[in-house]
Amino acid sequence: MIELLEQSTITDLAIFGGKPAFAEKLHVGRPNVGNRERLLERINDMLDRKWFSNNGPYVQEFEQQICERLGVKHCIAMVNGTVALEIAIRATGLAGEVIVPSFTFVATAHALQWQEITPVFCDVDPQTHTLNPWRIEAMITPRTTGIIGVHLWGKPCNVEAITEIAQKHELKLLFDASHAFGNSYNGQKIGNFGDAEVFSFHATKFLNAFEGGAIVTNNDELANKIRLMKNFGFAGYDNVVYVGTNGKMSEVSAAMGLTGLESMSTFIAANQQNYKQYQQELSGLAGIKLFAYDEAEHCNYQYIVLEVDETKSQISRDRLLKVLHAENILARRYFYPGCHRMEPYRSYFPHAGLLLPETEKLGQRVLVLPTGTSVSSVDIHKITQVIRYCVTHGSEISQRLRSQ
Ligand code: T4K
Repeated sequence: MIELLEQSTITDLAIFGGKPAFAEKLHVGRPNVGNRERLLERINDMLDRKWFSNNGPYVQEFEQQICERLGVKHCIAMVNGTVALEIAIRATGLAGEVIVPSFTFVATAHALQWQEITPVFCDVDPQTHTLNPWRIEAMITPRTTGIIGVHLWGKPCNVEAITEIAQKHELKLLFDASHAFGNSYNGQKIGNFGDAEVFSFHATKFLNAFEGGAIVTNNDELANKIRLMKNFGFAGYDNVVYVGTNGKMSEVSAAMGLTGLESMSTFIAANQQNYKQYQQELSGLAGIKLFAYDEAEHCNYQYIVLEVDETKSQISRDRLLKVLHAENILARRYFYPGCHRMEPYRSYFPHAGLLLPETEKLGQRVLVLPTGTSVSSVDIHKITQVIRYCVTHGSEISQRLRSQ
């Protein structure tokens, strides 16, 4: 159908019986792999060394490199981003209620709820998709102990305004920076804000450690506490000083993380090039808006985020998604439907959506497309052609899907 696009009829679309644009499924979140030989060399060394976990040399090197790259005092590598969030929450003493966006991966809210802390969902800014600072103060109650901002898609929160509110109300401030490794806010690297910031190095992140995460902070005391908590509270042999958990990153993960760091600029260049191509090829398409990053800042461009406005595109996000999936383009509806519509939050706060109009709107509109080093410019061209076709034939496709 792709080659025939100009002359195509909608029955050439795979959803109506045509041949899919891609013979194999094209996923969002394909992992970037750096220099394979270098990785295998590191793994071989690790096997010879017989040191696989518990603050091994690769973990120490990974932490040190992150500190240097971000200009931050402490990095504590973790088994994954979720446990890193849980530990950061516990170490900063959050309790009662904490203000968070609902428009985020559910791990942000779960990391609180897991510790019986109530996530209080605050609406986001429709432009940045991050916490709307002007909505935060209305959510503060006597039980509020902190705020967790999420640098969604790597776009930094309005750090200045949120920090001011946190200081004014004497609240702790954390940032879930799972998407924002390497990015900057007003020229300063993410990792230097709030009491601490948390990264994810999950396989789907542009820099991955298979599974992994980290907490970074400039607070010595907090860093010390976090180091103890991620290792069962051990402060040396036979001496436990806190209740702790097992949050340690393994050596094999750190080997992958270190190898990825060496290729980080290549990963970012590929993401940026992909972003530019999507931007160019989707420009002027009614009802299709590509999420904008700030070119003046460091940015990893790891998410290609579209907002589909059905009133202009004549096709809803969900119908477009169906068509794309049939073409083997496995776009995703991140972060649908919003944490407040997931359990247990949906049962706890059935009317939360009334206070979250922008979150609700984004939940209906956002579509994330494939990018990363495994997506070629030919792939992107095909994807944008399918989207262009769907939008220009939106009413016809919608009508036919409705009657199916
Ligand atoms: N906070 C935020 C804001 C986050 O986005 C996340 C994680 C966290 C906290 C927690 O960090 P971690 O504890 O995960 O370190 C995926 C990831 O599992 C999750 O890490 C990520 N956010 C989230 C945005 O995406 P799912 O439920 O979409 O995963 P799944 O299995 O559907 O995979 C996503 C896509 O990636 C698929 O198209 C397949 C592809 N994929 C996945 C893996 C694991 C691959 O191609 N290869 C792979 O190895 O959550």
